[in-house]
Amino acid sequence: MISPKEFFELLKESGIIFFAGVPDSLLKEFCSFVNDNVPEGDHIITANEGAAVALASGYYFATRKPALVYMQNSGIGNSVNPLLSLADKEVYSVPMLLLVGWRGEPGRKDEPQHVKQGKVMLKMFDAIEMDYAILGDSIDDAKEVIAKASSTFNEKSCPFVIVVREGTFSKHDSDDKTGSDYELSREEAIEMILQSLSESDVVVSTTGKASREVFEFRKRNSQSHERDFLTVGSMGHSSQIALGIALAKPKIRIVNLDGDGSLIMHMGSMTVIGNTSPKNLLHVILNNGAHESVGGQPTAAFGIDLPKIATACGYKLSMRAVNSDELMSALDIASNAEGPVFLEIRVNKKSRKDLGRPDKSPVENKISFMNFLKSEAN
Ligand SMILES: Cc1ncc(C[n+]2csc(CCOP(=O)(O)OP(=O)(O)O)c2C)c(N)n1
Repeated sequence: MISPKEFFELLKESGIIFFAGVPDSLLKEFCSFVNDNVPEGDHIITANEGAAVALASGYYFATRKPALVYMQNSGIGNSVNPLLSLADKEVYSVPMLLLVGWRGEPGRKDEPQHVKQGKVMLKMFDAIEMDYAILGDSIDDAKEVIAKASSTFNEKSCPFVIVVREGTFSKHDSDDKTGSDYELSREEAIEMILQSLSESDVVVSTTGKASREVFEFRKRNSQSHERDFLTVGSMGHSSQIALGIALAKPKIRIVNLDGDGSLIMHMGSMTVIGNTSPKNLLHVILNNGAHESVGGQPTAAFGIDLPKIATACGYKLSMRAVNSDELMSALDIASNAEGPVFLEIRVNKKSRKDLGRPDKSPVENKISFMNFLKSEAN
């Protein structure tokens, strides 16, 4: 295993002192080392992975130094446009180092959405002509790979990818101080919401632990899963899945359980919800101020006024609840209000260690969900 500190020191020696990206569970130890040790202005957690590539480019234009961009391989899709049309050596030719967590590496057990991404990842790099190397698990491997990356920057002035396998980095004991003391956890808020829904309400939940908590709630309460769409991948897009259903099924209420990191990742979608104005959509943000599902790294969401943004985007009603009493009354108001309704719930970062995973495949989830929608009057 490689210690995050030693890896960081090697990066520094090669001239990399600026970091940007979206956190990944597999890079968790490295990301939290960076979070704890890099001055705030030199480490930016970006809205999405493409934004990190653009930010690293701006940093290079201003300093002539390459930056490091970290991401899970799920985020490659978000970054392809700026990689090909900005940083590529045939366009602006920007040196930067990408550190990419290899979820779904062939031969390792992982979730379906990661298995697909993991299988095609190296072929994607080949297709977009991206130089890459797979990091071994010793510090000598790290030295070799970083040396290869540096010579690529210096000779070709273009991005270089270091692929990181599961279990490469050793543990970093974080002095994370970003916790909040809001009364409810995400799971408790989800329970209260699901308990308040009517039999015909449909749920679309976001990527990460929120969907797993929805699944577990149904299981614990011996309820069927047919009216829940669990968005296992596609981070940041659950609100548009919900919108697609809401527009096509105007007589059913659609409840989107979104996360703050996910909302911020593709925040432009809020303008489209406001503009299309579905009366039957409730957009709930479980705001823990963090990417909790992948290690708890902070988002910008505690520092911005989400309900005000929703109102400005054209939502008919925007609310915030910070405890169980406020959540009860907000859910009551929302159930009688014309949508689109926006509800931010401030929650703490606690989550269960023993949280399970859906035992239905994505296709099984889709089929039962579609059958439920078909059988509902519209
Ligand atoms: C495009 C993309 N980038 C990164 C990830 C890894 N990832 C999975 S869940 C998650 C955090 C989601 O944060 P948030 O929406 O705030 O929900 P929370 O986990 O805090 O409940 C991240 C970064 C991903 N799945 N897809």
